[in-house]
Amino acid sequence: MLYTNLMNARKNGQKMLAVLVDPDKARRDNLGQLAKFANEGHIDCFLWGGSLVNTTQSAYYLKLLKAHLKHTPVFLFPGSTYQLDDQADGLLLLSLISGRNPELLIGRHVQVAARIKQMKLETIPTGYLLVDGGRPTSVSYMSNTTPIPADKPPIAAATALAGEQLGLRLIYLDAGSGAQQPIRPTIIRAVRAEVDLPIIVGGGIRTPERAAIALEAGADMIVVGNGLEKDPNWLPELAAAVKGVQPGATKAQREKAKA
Ligand code: 1GP
Repeated sequence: MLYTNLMNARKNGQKMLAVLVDPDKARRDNLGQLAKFANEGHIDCFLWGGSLVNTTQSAYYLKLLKAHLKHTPVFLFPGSTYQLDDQADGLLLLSLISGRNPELLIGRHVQVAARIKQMKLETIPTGYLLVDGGRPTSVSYMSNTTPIPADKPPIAAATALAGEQLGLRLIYLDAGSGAQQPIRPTIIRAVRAEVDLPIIVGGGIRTPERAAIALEAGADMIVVGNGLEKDPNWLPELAAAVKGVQPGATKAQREKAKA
């Protein structure tokens, strides 16, 4: 129950780490290593998907990952309706509320609504906000939407608030995979101040320091993809930084938690 875990973590001031796996880049050894870290308690959740997935092997690799995992859930983070798979534990049902592309606000949802119902996945209605991360990303291009400017926290906050008022249950602030700059703390703080929903932040987080900055600004869970694809070995360090962030924790306290 990812949503319950997120709410409990939020209530207790704990922070969570999600790892995004792009099925096009999945490899047997890489998944085995990530699963080992997850089984050791370093990963709270996997996200599975991408803006453009070309492989026909996604289901095979998802099955492989699931076979290795003892308790960590895998949630679909679909870039298209082709990426639904009932081997997953759940689905982030994304509504791209920072954009004005009706297909990604309601069109595709209608196409797959009946299939999702049959799949019986834990489905979390998610307000997905793209924020400019310094350069065009696959997701901004593929979604044909304009990200929220990085220096406009009030727009991000009002968008997230509208999502909350519409009944969405989770906010995902994304600078896009491989973003030059992660989401600025000013944006995260503004959204945190406006909504009570759990907040996920991702895109361009490639160091434990960047993770800690996003979490201290108010993210409840961070997502790391690209930064672990080539080398997952820094994951324990990343996980320690995530667990070391408590509301108001000083840098010294974080260092102590890491040691
Ligand atoms: C992208 O938030 C995710 O949707 C992760 O981004 O690959 O840059 O870590 P990265």
